[in-house]
Amino acid sequence: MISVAKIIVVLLLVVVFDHNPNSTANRDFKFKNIPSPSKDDAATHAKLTLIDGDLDGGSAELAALTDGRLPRDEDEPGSNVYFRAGSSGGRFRMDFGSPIDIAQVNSYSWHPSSRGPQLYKLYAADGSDPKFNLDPKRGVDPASCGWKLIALVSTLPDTGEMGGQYAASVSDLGKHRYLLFDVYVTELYDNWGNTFYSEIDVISK
Ligand SMILES: [Ca+2]
Ligand SMILES: [Ca+2]
Repeated sequence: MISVAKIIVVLLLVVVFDHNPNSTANRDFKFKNIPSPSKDDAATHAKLTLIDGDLDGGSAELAALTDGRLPRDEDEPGSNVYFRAGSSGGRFRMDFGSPIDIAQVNSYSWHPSSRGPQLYKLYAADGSDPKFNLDPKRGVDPASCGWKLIALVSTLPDTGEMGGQYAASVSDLGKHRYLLFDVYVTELYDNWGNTFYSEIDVISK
């Protein structure tokens, strides 16, 4: 007789977010519950790759997400990474080269209106799954090809102004080599709903 032991893994992932309204947001990126962006974290030397979607012509290169530099003003396209106007977003991957124990993923954004809030699904992988697909395009569920859904990050306000500076923090992800950011537009009323991402930090244990 072979007995099968079922192991139930309970994940207690906490997503916190913080908002500095337009009236108080400034270049310091200081938040109540989340540390300010870092110049030296596990993402600093990670390899970033666009998987699907196009960056806007006015956007910075993907590398601006991890360069430790921040916009000085609330509407500074060239210091932020954002998907093409009128598109529904896209996907990019972060590769650390080998698995690391991830304590936090902290994402930061800033814009005076609907390009301020963040909306993305975060997936992680160690690459060991035989079905692993390094580049799942939109239409392919990453969870079906070796990726694990970690969190849905939404800092969209229920009411009130959408603009301002946002920070979101996902904690205790476990050991992973890759992260996949599946990034969505925040609204469809006009073409200007793709978030201005200023920085993404990955804090390892
Ligand atoms: Ca950083
Ligand atoms: Ca940056």
